[in-house]
Amino acid sequence: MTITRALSIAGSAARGGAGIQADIKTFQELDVFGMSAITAIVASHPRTQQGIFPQTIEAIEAQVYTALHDIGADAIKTGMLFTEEIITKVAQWIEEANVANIVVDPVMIGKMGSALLKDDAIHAMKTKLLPLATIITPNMPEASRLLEIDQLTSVKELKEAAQALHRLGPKYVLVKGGRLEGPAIDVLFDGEQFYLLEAPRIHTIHTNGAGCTYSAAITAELAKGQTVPEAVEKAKQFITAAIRYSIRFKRGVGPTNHAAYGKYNETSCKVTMEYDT
Ligand code: PXL
Repeated sequence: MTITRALSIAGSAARGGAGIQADIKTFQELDVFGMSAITAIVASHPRTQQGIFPQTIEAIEAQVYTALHDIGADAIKTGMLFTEEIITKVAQWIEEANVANIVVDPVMIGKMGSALLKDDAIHAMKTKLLPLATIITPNMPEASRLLEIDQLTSVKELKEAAQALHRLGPKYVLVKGGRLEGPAIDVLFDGEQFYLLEAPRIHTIHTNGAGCTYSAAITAELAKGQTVPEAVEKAKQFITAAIRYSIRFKRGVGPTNHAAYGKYNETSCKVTMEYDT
């Protein structure tokens, strides 16, 4: 029996719904063996002054090499990388690793407001990491920040942003339209062809970790050998169910429900994907 394997290089989210925790739960739900290299620990609480605890390059390197050399990976996903130095090293390790599927989620700001990427790290993200990606998965603020343009306000602008981001070198660009009004529309672009993915809008504030979960589901499907459009379509169904059944805990923005896709055969989470010109 062969087991499909995926490595997430990302931050640890102590609340359990985002970052590495979201990735590993999502990998498991989709039948993929999950591994982790933790770049930073995120745990914001008034009890401590600090809310973000970056790990040393040595510690991150040890995790990446242990996972890749002892286990191996069919896909690698990056999430919170935090500093220019971490991005530069991660790009180097990814190049050396020669893994077919690389998913880069250009994480910048958490739902709880934490700054998960330093301002001076954006340039390294654009020039060193994005060109290595099979797919990048920015949300609207991340796309406009990467392109240094105003906030996106329409599907037309999402498509233009996807084209501009594609010029930075990734094979596919997924710009997520979660912040638009109306149905939840995302734009996938491969350099020639646009795909529009549409799901019903679910009105909830409890979407902590939604971006992590979506890109982790894409990673899992790519690891299993799906094409990028197939992987994105299934991942969109996964995240739609996870948001539809999102969870509310004592404080703050609750997490998406990583188990929902497997648990509920939910027709109200149906996704359509069509070509667009
Ligand atoms: O959802 C973005 C995100 C990514 N990575 C880590 C996080 C968060 C948001 O909370 O904590 C580690």
